[in-house]
Amino acid sequence: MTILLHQYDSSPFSEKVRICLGIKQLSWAAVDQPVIMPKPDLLALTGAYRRIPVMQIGADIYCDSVLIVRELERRFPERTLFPSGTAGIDHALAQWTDRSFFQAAVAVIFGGLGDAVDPAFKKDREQLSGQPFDPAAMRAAVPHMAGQLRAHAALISEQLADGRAFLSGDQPGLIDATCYYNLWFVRSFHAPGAAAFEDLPGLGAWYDRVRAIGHGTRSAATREEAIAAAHDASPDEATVLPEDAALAGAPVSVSATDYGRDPIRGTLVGSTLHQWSIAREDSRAGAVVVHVPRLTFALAPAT
Ligand SMILES: N[C@@H](CCC(=O)N[C@@H](CS)C(=O)NCC(=O)O)C(=O)O
Repeated sequence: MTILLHQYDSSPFSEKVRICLGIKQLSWAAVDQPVIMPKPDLLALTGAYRRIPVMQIGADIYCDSVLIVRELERRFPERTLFPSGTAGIDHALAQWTDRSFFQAAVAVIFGGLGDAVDPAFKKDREQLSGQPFDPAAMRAAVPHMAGQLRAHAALISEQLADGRAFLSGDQPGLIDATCYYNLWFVRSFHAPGAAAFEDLPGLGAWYDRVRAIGHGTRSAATREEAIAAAHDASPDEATVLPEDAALAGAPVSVSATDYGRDPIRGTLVGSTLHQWSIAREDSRAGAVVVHVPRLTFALAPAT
């Protein structure tokens, strides 16, 4: 079954996944979604989750890059994302890159853009985050945040100090994709803050090596084709852990705990130590199972 990645090209979390698809040399199809709401064709699949990226394989829908890369490794173990055999700690690295490192990148980019930010985008991101999008405050924070960005990037440079090609040695892995995408984000916006890390030893050559990995074999699918693919498939069997047995088959809602918290409602049909799987029915997509990571998501019995 084709790997469908609901994404848009400027999305940094999608770039993390695209590089992982490149490391694994997989074939996949990009399903481009809008950058701002409304996203009716994405929500037909996820129920409520609006963020990008989302991976779809048939009628199984995987939310959040953290879970997407885990599922890629489970389904396609060849050309591992964990060349040092340190999967746990490599996964944990996302709790740094996707939060404080990402926030520094965002602040440098949008603080640099200032009033040039499209008002519709601004309003959408205010709704997403529940925070005011204040260009003046963001501009004022740029010097501090550029310093933060440099300090984050310096950790990558430090790891490369012994001349290794990739962060865990000779072979690229998830940690390269995870550390790469924030720098890619800043560079692709030509943010003035990119100067914050350009001179750090080893960083530029490593960046070029990660970029050269590419994205695997990419094709494109329409949003309608993606919904039809879900409709025509059946979700994989899932099982619930004994510790979650009380909620097995019960109506629940799951939502992200950071931003974009719209609850996904359905029935708990699967759980592991790392994810929850929620079955739901959609008038267009049919029966789907939506998978979310446990870290940064909350599950509650439906009220
Ligand atoms: N923790 C999520 C974060 C995803 C995220 O924030 N994605 C951004 C785009 S890169 C987003 O969805 N922005 C709002 C939108 O596109 O509607 C992940 O790793 O996938």
